[in-house]
Amino acid sequence: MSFNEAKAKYALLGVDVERAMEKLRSVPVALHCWQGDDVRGFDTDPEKPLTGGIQTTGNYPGRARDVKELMADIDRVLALCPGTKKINLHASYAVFTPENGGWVDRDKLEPKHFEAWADFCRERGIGADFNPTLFSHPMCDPLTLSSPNEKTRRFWIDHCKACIRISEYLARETGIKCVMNIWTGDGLKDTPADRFGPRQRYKESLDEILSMPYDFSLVKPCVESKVFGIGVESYTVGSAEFTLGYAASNKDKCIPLMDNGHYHPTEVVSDKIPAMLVFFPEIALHITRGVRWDSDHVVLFDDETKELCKEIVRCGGLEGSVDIALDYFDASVNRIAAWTLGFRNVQKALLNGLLTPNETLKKLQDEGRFTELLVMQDELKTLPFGDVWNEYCRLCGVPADGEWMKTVLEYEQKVLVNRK
Ligand code: RNT
Ligand code: ZN
Repeated sequence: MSFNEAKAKYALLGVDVERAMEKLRSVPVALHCWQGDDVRGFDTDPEKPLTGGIQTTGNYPGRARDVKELMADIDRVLALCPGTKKINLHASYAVFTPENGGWVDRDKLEPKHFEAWADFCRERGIGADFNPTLFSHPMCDPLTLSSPNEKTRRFWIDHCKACIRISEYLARETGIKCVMNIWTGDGLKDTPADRFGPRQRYKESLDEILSMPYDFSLVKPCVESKVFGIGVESYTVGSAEFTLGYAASNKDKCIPLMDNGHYHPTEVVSDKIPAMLVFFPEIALHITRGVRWDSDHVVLFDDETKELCKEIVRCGGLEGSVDIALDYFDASVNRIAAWTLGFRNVQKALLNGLLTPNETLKKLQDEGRFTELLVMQDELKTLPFGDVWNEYCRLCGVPADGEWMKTVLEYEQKVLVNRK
């Protein structure tokens, strides 16, 4: 009843609600595996500190301690989230078993170490994205791909090459392209004496990694920039200009990735998307929420998330030119809830973008009717969006708002509290 009324209200504005929901259901959004275990992974000592400028804070009970727990937790999240999903993996989540020969270091990783994940994705009919893990490892000196130390650089170049092979394997196994994001925390705490050298070396490393053969329609290597990180406050090698420049001069080999926690606080990725799409046929996103700094808080249904998703919709990004992934990690609240809330909010914001009468608004802008544009954009905010959202959840077979948290609390009581 309330859905039909909502639908009629949107129809008056020329918005086809059914078509919007259908479109959204087909768009893949990558769920990051690392929210489940505070970015620790399985390949190094779980008590080691995170390095590379990233940090989780909090010790809420229930962190996944092995692949079985992590997969079980991801399944809980998938069951609560509408839409098409992918799983975003990091190399540090390799699964070592006696059958596949046990532990190897990151430069020796092979597709077989991700067979369990490939099976996981195939069984659920979803794709996988991938990331080399260039942090929290003894071979960070502390630099990786930009290190002046040849041995260090070799190790990490070999790691990234291994990751391309794994990404191609995942793409072939799932039948869905794999976005492989290269991010390093390389940088300096204090004023550098040489800003140029590390960037030259980073470029040379990337050139060597991307010179290996791979099918660019299956593997989409990305380069992610960052303005600063904890412990690398004064200088990051992979700055915005560096990664953008690299991606622009290697369009046949890689694409740029923007993480909305990685810019100066008044810069917004919503505005960057249409700028980038003028020049790049494909871009990738990490959606997060920075609070004052790149704090990786849980994504909310807030103004910037809405604006960012509106731009994805308006720029045709849902037709495959924008690869959408989540990237945040909060250890201070129930991790299943954090994952679910953020994923649902990205879906919500995309639905909100699809339910915006973008053609009408564009016409007002182009005709210079700015007063009407201002009024209409603001009044759209009180349309009965929630009724459409709950109908979308129903269509996707997942709980509506207000209904999913109780299942998370049940799982917490039954499973998570027992993880000590
Ligand atoms: C860090 C980057 C990077 C990581 C993940 C774990 O600031 O955003 O993308 O968060 O690779
Ligand atoms: Zn990121």
